[in-house]
Amino acid sequence: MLLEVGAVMFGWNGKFLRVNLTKQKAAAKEYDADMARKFLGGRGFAVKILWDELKPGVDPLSPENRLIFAAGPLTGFALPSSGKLVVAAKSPLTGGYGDGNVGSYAAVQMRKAGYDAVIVEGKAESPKFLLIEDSIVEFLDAKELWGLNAFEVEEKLRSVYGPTAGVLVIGQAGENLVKFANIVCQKGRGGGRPGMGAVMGSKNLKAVVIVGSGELPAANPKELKELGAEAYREILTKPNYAFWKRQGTMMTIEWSQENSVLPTHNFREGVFEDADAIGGFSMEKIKSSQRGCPNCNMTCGNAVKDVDRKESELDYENVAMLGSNIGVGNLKKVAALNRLADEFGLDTISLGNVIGFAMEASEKGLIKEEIPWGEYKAAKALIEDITYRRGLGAVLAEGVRFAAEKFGGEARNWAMHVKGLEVSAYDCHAAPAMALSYATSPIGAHHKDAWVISWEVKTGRDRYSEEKVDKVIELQRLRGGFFECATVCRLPWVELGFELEWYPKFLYAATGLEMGWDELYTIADRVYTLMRAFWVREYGEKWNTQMDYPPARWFIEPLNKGALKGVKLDRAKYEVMLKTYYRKRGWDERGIPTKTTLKKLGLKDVVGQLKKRVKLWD
Ligand code: PTT
Ligand code: SF4
Repeated sequence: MLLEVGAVMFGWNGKFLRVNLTKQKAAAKEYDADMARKFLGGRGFAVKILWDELKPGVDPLSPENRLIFAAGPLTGFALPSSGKLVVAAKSPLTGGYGDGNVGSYAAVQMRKAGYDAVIVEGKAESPKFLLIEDSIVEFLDAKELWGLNAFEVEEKLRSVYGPTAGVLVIGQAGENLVKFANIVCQKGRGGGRPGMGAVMGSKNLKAVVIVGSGELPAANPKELKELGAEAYREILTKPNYAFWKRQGTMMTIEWSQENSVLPTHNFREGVFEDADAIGGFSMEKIKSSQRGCPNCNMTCGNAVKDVDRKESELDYENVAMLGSNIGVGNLKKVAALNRLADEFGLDTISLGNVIGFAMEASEKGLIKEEIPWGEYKAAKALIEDITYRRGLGAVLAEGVRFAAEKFGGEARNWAMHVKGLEVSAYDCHAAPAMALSYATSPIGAHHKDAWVISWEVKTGRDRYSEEKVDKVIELQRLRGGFFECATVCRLPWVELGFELEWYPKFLYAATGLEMGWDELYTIADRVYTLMRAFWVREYGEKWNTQMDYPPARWFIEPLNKGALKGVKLDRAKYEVMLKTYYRKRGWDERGIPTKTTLKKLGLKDVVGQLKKRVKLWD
């Protein structure tokens, strides 16, 4: 069935809620079916809205920026792991397109309230929280909540709106515009690495509460229900299910250590002497409860009691970045640092990254502060200083790219970021495909779009090949394209091998549309190319291919420890892969989409705007 403009939509609600905090006004607006079919949802909607509505060069922390919460056509249905939403804005950390994915009741409630996205613009005069109950939107006073941490705020709001209300909040880091502040929910889910919490803080918006009571519009409700039930049963049969429930993403610590990719001492090494003490089996010994996102039957949130007897939910990235990367080898202490990050609303990946960077700067005498590797108390104090922007903390609160410029010397070489976003927890001295994945990720160095490293380790890590480029693009299409736009969790597929064939069937039952992988890949390419155009429009003539390079450290300093001692990346060979990547994406040698590609992907209207900022080559 072909969806025509103006036709009744199934799967999608067909409405966005637009909220203006300056004017304290909100209005629901229909969008057309063309938008749904071309951009699918979530990240696709977000980048299209940001492209259309932001003027290039807009200050990310100004009222003009948009903060978007977006879902897709599968979000919220009774389907595996469908309780996810994308939060997006122009990033204050990178200056480019930024987003994150968060598992939250807010995803389900927003869809039940009748919206596929909430677009927030303007700035409230004084702290507010937004209450969305179906079609009623209220701007409520948040003076009492301002200054409280994310957990305290959530508790207060839940006591009024109930345990399954959608509640998204910022901690003090978002209030203080820390450039990597994120948005927190359900006491331990967090999303929006490139400073989405700071954008929310800049709008004087402390929290968003959403309660919806409608039915989601499915084209074939009976079929969808049966399919969903069958899919949930299928997940239970997967061989890795039991172990996944025990350890979740924490099992990756052992794997990373075995394969020399566990970030250690600011990504100097890929092995850590205390890896066992912070790994999945150690976590199991102190596990206190299991949590997860809504609509999920393979919940993976492992909560443990930290050194202060507070609950802290651990994931691989959190533990690697606040453990091995800064030299802390005691899991309860790592958990306490993680809890603090969740309370303040700081992205743990960037946080562990800037702390590791500061420890190295201290060791090398670039700064006067003494912050030895592994010093738990110093790390804890630094987290508070970053949150409240005190002393060295104020510099680190701007992110590692900024700090490196400030510290000077060779610091730029070991500032571990791409495009200003700090690298997540996989060392790439011996992983060229993963390095390419970080370097070409559309938000900066995040593993979300192409976690190619497990495939690379299995298939040969020393090669620099076209096959690797193809694999990166394939994963970007699936993970960064399909899963971020359909807006459901990718882990059933990634971790348990839940087959991809299920998803077109879900889409058909939900929307009534037969969308095969060819069409879904084209959507992914369109979204990717538009995200790239957004970056180029922002950076204009400053855009250059160096922005698609991984950090210099991996090229110039070999590993000193472990089985891969002596290995580092090869710059010339990397460059060949990058050029191949551009060619395959239909971008020119500067990594800028060509007119032909833009037109082929139905982005003709982008050409004019891009031409104003850079010369297009074809
Ligand atoms: C994600 C990034 C990750 S990715 C982790 S742990 W991971 C860190 N988690 C943080 C946290 O926690 N608290 C905090 N203060 N900061 C944090 N920063 C880090 O943020 C997360 C899961 C995980 S756990 C992963 S891989 C998968 N990510 C998905 C994704 O991106 N898309 C998708 N469709 N499905 C996904 N499923 C999995 O979700 P960002 P969550 Mg996250 C506490 O936000 O910005 O995308 O960065 O959302 O609800 O916590 O689930 O080993
Ligand atoms: Fe959330 Fe984990 Fe379930 Fe994915 S697998 S939906 S991250 S609980």
